[in-house]
Amino acid sequence: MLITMGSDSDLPLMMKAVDTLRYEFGVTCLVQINSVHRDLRTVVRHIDSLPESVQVVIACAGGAAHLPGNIADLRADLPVIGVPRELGALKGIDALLSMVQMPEGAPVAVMAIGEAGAVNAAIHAAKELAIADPTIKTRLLAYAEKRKARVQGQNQTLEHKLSTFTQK
Ligand code: C2R
Repeated sequence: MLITMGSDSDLPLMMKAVDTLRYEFGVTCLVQINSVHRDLRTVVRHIDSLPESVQVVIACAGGAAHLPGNIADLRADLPVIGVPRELGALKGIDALLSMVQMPEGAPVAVMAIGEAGAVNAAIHAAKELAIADPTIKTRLLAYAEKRKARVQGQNQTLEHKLSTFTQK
């Protein structure tokens, strides 16, 4: 798994993806900064020479977010998941549209803007790996059970919460 981003200022957001992969699914990641706007030649070098173990790429960027699309073009053999960062005057809408409006032939699977997108990118990547890895599949099912338990817990405390509302 490669997790890459346009700047180290994206790192706090992308740590949500790194931690979800590491702690929920037991997947370790190569983490790299790559910017097509600032250093295109290094991006080409990095992406052309990824280790064989990298099967999925998650790429985050803010603003005019061309990084994921460029990687999708450079690596026809790897799925690329894009995470738009909320940033600046357009608050991530610019990054979202730059990623999602790819021309036919170089797809980027684009997640939501921000933290939900970073976590969902990790889950989506784990699902891709789970096609060939039964251990990750088991961990995905356990993760889903935890989410269900949360709703069940909320229903159990709902009666009490409702009674505090009606007392007011
Ligand atoms: P700085 O905080 O370094 O000024 O970066 C980065 O992903 C970051 O969100 C501001 C924002 O610029 C983004 N950036 C891109 C690209 N390179 C950097 N969108 C790219 O190549 O697409």
